[in-house]
Amino acid sequence: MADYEKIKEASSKHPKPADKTFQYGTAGFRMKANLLNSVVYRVGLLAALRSRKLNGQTIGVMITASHNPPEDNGVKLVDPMGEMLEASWEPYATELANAQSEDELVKIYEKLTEDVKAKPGAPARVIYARDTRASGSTLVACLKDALDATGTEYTDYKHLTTPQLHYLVRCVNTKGTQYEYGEVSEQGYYKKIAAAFKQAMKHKKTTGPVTVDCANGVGGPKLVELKKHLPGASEGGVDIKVVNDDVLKPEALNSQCGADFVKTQQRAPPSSKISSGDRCASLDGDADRIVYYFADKDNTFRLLDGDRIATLAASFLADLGRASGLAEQLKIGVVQTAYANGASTQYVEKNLKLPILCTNTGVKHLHHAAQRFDIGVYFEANGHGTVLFSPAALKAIANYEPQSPAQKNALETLRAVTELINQTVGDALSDLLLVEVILAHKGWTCQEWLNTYVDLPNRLVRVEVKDRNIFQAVDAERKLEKPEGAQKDIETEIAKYTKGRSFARASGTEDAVRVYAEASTRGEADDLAARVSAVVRRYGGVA
Ligand code: NG1
Ligand code: ZN
Repeated sequence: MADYEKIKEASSKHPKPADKTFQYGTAGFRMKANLLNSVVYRVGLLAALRSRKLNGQTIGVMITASHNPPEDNGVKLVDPMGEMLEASWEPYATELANAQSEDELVKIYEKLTEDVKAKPGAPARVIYARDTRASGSTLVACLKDALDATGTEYTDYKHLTTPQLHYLVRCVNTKGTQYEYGEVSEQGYYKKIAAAFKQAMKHKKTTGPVTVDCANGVGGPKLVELKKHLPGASEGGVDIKVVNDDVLKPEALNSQCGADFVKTQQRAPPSSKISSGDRCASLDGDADRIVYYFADKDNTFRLLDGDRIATLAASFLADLGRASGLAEQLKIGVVQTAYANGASTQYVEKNLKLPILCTNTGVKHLHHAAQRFDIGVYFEANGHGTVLFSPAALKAIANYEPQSPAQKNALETLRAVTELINQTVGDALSDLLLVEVILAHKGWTCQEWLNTYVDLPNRLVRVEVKDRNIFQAVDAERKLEKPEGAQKDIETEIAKYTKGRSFARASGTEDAVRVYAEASTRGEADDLAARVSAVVRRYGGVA
């Protein structure tokens, strides 16, 4: 039961920095770690309230700043099925975080408790974990203070990847039900995906090793642990070479390595000596993103990003659907954002003949849209994504009686893949194994994967303006509704280019407007991006 005096007292140990305003955004709260004590304390209060509201279902709290620099940290909440916090609760987090005094904080908390109709006597349960940042332990202490003050039962899972915590939350809440998701432990996570991987790789072989850059983050030690459960290359598995897994040097985190570096710099981490043909992948700091890459025969760097993983997964699942005789029951769809390369969109529609939905940026939007399909494949171009199977699809896959040995084979692989893929959130470790399974089944090298379509040259530019909030986007952020006239001017520029496509939107995570442009040649894409950026500056004023 919440004791408001206790909450007030504990809160006074974690005062809010007076001049700061916080906002729970797409990635929860994220900023310099030394500003986060009060925020994490208050997120702890909210986690307790959310659990009480849901009659003691377990809520997750993850302390991480993903691909941000080592001095940053962040915190986000995980809902009972392992999904991101319900959007309608985000403003509550923001409101609590911005309360100026202890009195105001408690007043807001009391009012929220009434508004959401949480039973004050209901149990509250929370599990939490953190990435490898040095600031993590201080922030965990703030969180614990909130959980103690609110009489919450909790378990500290220490260091985990973000998707591992999402997995555990779902496991706890489904335990003993017909929807049981897995054993409630870190080992349970490895066992589940390793068993699924083994099954999916039956009679298949990968060609050559895959080198995985772990951004010197929590994904490193976790991948090393996962490897212990996987068959090696000689036993029909895959040879995984782990690099950049130094978590003892805090300053090395996400520095010159990791998925974000590779995607934004369009090059391999300088520390990786990659030779022509080597298959490589990079995770981000909390292992919920992955991108692949390789050097082609001319030693040119080639990126296989989230769009590529989505198209690869969609094509594989469509093949399995057909081969197992379940194509009719399994309607596959792909969900992208406006940042997906136009060539990938065209490939899905024209070649794979699958439907596409485009949503706003931010994985929660993609996740929800993906639930509209029997099998919903969603990835952001930056490498965050997964595949969701609807309850009806899972039932069909579980119950179908194969009519031939070929159908039986495909069905077994399909079943394994449903277990391999993390259903809660994009998971770099699970996605890594999924890509390896698919490449083994197709017998493809990275070059063959790349050959499926040719990306349109593109450019992403960050434009700083006086107030990014005047830029209001509509139509899945592909058009600007405000400021008036801006969209028309952008379209005038687009019309000058072959296969030109461009849009501008206010970033949700940085104080800037992002401009994306693609066109038929590198020069044209750069040009178009520059011209649209000029439009944005003209309307937004130089910062
Ligand atoms: P913003 O800053 O809203 O563009 C960025 C990424 C998103 C997503 C979020 C959350 C791009 C263009 N945008 O959002 O894809 O990952 O951060 O981390 O990469
Ligand atoms: Zn991340």
